[in-house]
Amino acid sequence: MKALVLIDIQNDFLPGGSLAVPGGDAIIPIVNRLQPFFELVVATQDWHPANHKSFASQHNGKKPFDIISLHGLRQTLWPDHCIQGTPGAGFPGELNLNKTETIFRKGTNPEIDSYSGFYDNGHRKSTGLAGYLRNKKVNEVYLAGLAGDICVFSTAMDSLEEKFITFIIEDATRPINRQDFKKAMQDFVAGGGKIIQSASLPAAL
Ligand code: VGL
Ligand code: ZN
Repeated sequence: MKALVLIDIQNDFLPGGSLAVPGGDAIIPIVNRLQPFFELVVATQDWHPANHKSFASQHNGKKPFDIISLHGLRQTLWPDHCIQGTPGAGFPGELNLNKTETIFRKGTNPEIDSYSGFYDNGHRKSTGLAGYLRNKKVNEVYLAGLAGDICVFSTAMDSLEEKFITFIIEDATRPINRQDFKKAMQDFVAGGGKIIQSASLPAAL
């Protein structure tokens, strides 16, 4: 069984948002077109309290994209984004979510960031996604969404670790940093992941 997992396709990550991913809106029609080919579609939603420690605004003298150590973990500081209940944390109206059965929220603990849809960055707490997918007899995970070099990548690596056959649909993601994304995709492929294009999907499924 194959599942499409939509990562953080939220207003703050789209052009005009507070942590906009260049060209992020271009993935929406692709993701909408792909959904009918999957038996299961789930989504993740970055969902931070306003005092989340990944925000530069929570640290005196720090600015977005500075790097600090947060409880022993390397932490990039971000502009405030995806604050619970705000329009920026919402999904864009153009995104079709009718087929999305469940939404897994992450980043809710103010003390720890959570890039992956499976675990927080310290791998301490599960979102329940792995168990949910296994319970649905999923063995193949197809990933799309934002940002390619951060949350899509982290989700992909955890997915491999959870022993799912894992695909990143390359044209259905966009990175914040292109160089980081290139390196991330090398790590993903080295770990056994597969990169595919959306055009090849309907025939493959
Ligand atoms: C993300 C940075 C901070 C993402 C979330 O969804 O890629 N990036 N929070
Ligand atoms: Zn975040």
